[in-house]
Amino acid sequence: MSIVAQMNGAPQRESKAARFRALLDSPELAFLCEAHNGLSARIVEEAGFPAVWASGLSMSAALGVRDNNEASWTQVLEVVEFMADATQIPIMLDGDTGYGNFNNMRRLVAKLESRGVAAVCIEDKLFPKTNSFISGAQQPLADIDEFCGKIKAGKEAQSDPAFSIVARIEALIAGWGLDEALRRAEAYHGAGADAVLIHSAKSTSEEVLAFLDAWAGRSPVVLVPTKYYTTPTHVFRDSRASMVIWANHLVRASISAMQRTAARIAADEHLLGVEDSLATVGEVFRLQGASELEQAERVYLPRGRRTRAVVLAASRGRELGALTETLPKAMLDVAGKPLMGHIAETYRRAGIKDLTVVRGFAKDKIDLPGLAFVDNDDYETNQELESFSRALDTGAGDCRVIVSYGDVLFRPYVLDMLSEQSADIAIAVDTNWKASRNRGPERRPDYVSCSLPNSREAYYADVWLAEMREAPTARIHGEWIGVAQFSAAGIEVVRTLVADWRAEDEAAVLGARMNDLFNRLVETGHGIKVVYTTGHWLDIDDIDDLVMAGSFV
Ligand code: SPV
Ligand code: MG
Repeated sequence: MSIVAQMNGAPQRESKAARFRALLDSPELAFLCEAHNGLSARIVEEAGFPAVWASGLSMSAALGVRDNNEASWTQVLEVVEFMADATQIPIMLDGDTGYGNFNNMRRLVAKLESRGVAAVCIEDKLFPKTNSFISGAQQPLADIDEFCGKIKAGKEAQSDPAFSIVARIEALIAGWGLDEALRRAEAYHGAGADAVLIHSAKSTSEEVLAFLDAWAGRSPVVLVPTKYYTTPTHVFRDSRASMVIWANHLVRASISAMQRTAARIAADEHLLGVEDSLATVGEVFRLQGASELEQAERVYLPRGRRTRAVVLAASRGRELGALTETLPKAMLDVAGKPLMGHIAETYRRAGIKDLTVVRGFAKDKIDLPGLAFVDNDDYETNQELESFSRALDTGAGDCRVIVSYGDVLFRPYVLDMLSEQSADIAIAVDTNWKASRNRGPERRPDYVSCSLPNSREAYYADVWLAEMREAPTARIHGEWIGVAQFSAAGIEVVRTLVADWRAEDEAAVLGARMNDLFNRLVETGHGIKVVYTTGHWLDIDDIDDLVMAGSFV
């Protein structure tokens, strides 16, 4: 069974061919609905039909060509393979005339079986065929013996004995009458056809009912009431038909819907007029089986290798005055695009696409595409740790998390250096900290003391955080650049620590910055690995920084 079909649930024990044959042979009337691609086949299955009719008319229409064998048989095979992959119910292909002689038919049957198709219906016309509803009366019919040879060759080519070949009789369409239809039915039945399909272009069902009556159940009979659609369904049941095919109704439904929608959008130059009448994008994803892929990713992608970035951008950035009157700092323009756009690009360049931004002040202004958002509406009364833990409450739980600030730019290699660390928590520390010593007081809590200062030895040793706070110059080894990495286990440690801390002193958690978290982690025995860097980051605290950011990016 294909990967795609597995998405629909447990595999069925009987083969699709066997299930189709059971429908044909059952005394119950079965209904097939047309589909023309993987999506419509899945819709047919979800509607509860036991099998799909892969209609030649609908598939050719969906491909934008005529129902005259303009699509090659291998192109049809491709379409029907998508349909078989997308469903677990059996499919009967409308195989036109078998795309050639007995030899083409043999090859067709073998290929259909290998692609999970349960049955094929062939019609006794000549290749290239024309749809039966276009001048049907003028269409030449196949020689009976030649068509019987085709049926025999197909039956002998099948490897699953349950694969079905349905012989479609066009004698009524061509105006040759009931006797000719019955003569052909007899011959095709004798050649091994598993059922006959009696087609008619009349608006009443009289001639197919006459056929059913005369045929008297010698083999299953399939009907296509496209033209005699007013006949009540119980009539087909009473006349012992085996199957009814609703042959083209989904492609016609989609044509009407597409025409209506396209015309309305073209006229309105806006989407509001159509949005409510359309399937949601979420529904498209559901039909595609998107959730199965998410689950599979959890099972098959290496744990911890998936990375999520959390960017803390809830505060306003008052120090920039009028510039952040209505715009959060993260959305200030740097070289023609918002600061947050540059940050997102840095992550994306490192292959990290799962980006969550914690918003607070003027949150609606942070609206860049491709970002997930978590809102910290109480940003005035809480601090960074609260933003971070709100982000951790969302998203997948089992991945690596990088946290950084919405006002810090850094080079992508910082992420590479962090990703090489096996420690559960790692931080990037700039040894060039003296350059920022004369700046405002807000960065001073991020000065760090480590187990080893940066040196040749430190390059080969593991360096651990001792504390992160303002300290006498002699004790400072660097400055945290505002980028930290947590493994999935590291995130669990943070979650537990924050929960315990909150239970003990909620106000302390609300007032805690990231450095408070790091210090508490160290105090409770959790090692924080230090990765030394030199420069290559920029914290935007004032107008000068903003100007510098332009050249940084
Ligand atoms: C089809 O659906 O392509 C058929 C049925 O062959 S009909 O169009 O009625 O001929
Ligand atoms: Mg057809």
